[in-house]
Amino acid sequence: MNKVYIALGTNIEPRFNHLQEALRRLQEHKKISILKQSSIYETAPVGYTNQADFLNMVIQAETDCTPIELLDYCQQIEKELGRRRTIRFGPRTIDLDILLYNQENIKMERLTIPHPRMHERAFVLVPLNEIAPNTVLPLTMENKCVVDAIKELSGNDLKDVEIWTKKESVEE
Ligand code: GSY
Repeated sequence: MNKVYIALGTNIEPRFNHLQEALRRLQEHKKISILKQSSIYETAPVGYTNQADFLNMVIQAETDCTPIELLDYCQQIEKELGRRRTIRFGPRTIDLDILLYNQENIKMERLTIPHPRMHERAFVLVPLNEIAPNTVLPLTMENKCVVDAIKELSGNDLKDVEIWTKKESVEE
């Protein structure tokens, strides 16, 4: 069995439902079991900032899928939930990024693991730290553990990542 971490993000309503549906689809795959999931965080957009706030979370899962099978399945979920790749870094119904696959460093045309920007993204490291603080980010990330990588983020980055709780008015 392989241990993987996947980051989920959405900034098109109904955001909570998109997360729930993506989790349900991951869980229904015969070769994927979700072991842990972080809280849901509301986060200010990074990169292309003229867009709505995101809901982000990270899961730990066990899988018999190869990295490419897992990528294909994540992309299938993105497509089925209506993601259109229009503006690069722009709004999205759901984004599933494979962060880590065991301790492997993988570089293929379609896939780089560890995710190349994960160490600089508070919206990834904060939820990851909640479920796996001592996980080591492999070679390409200088073998730092998550809790140490977080210390290198600025207070400004961290203040834009807050635990989100579902309000009764959010439709399901
Ligand atoms: O690949 C992640 C998509 N994304 C996000 C995101 O998920 N959360 C926040 N806060 N900003 C983002 N910018 C991009 S691109």
